[in-house]
Amino acid sequence: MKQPVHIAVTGAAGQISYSLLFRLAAGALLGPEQPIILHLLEIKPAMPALQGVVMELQDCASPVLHGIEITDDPKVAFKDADYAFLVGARPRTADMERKDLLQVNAAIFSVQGKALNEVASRNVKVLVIGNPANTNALIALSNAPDLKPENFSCMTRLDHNRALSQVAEKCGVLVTGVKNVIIWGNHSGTQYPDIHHAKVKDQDVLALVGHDWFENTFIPTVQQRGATVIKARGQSSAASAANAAVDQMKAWALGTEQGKWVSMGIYSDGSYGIEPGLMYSYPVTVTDGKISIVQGLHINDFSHQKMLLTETELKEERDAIRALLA
Ligand code: NAX
Repeated sequence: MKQPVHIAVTGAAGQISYSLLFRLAAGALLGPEQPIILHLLEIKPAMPALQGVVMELQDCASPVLHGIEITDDPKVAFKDADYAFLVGARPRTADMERKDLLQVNAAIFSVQGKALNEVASRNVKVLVIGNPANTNALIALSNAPDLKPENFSCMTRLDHNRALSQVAEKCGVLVTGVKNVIIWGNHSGTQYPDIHHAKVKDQDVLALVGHDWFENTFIPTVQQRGATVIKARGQSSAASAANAAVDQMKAWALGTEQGKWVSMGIYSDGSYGIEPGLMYSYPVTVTDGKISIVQGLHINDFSHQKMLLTETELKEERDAIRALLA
């Protein structure tokens, strides 16, 4: 029997976690042979609801779930964590400006970064999902000087999956027949979903779908998909976000498929002219837990402008919370 791995999930009583935790308990991350212990973090007022979620997890009688701990203390939640899903965040309320949202979340993620620094496994993989995800991840890693920036990523896999699915539908193929779409930049409306390098069964996607569809339908559809879901459902994407969180962490833990890449928000090393030290979504491959940016892609003027636009937004977000970067 393998030793259990410790998986921390924050915002554990929220709607994304209500899908994510049950996927984890079903062995969706590391398979049915790998036992897990869940460490669930919530704020005090959400503890009663979290108790209910724990009861439901117990009622799944999952063979992989070897323990559940619940707490409102990040240092307890992240103790020895091998994987951490940082889902919990304060949503924007009507009276809040974007700057206020950045500040209030920055405070949460600086505390959590410090706790990860102190008590998590040195090989912890921290995936930030709570918005603004890229900047929250930057704050967390800046407050964790004993961990490496490579211990952190932020989630753009939902955007990536949305892009794959849009292309598959347009081309009349299964999603498995589409590869190498890219999400560049921020998980926000400025993200740049790019199909210049994407293939459908070895054919160039752009040649199949045409530039007009790419620019005027595909890009806005992917950028605004979250808002469209809210409009239809009355609540933000939850099951698809949980699915993407599992996809992204799984690719990080177990590697990407040969010849395919995925999008992940990672600490920029300056690739493609992006300012080093921003959390920016790139096309990546993963081998043995090491994330590598796909290099050498030709970037035309159209793409370059869009990549700069989303970089500018990330710089502005960083500048708004600079005081909290340790
Ligand atoms: P919910 O509001 O349903 O749940 C959030 C939970 O976090 C709540 O239970 C709350 O009590 C908890 N929480 C708040 N502060 C906390 C803290 N300091 N420590 C621990 N828990 C805390 O939101 P949900 O729909 O689950 O979404 C969670 C986050 O994911 C939001 O910020 C949302 O914007 C973001 N998303 C990110 C996506 C991405 O692709 N990166 C897509 C989906 C989603 O919009």
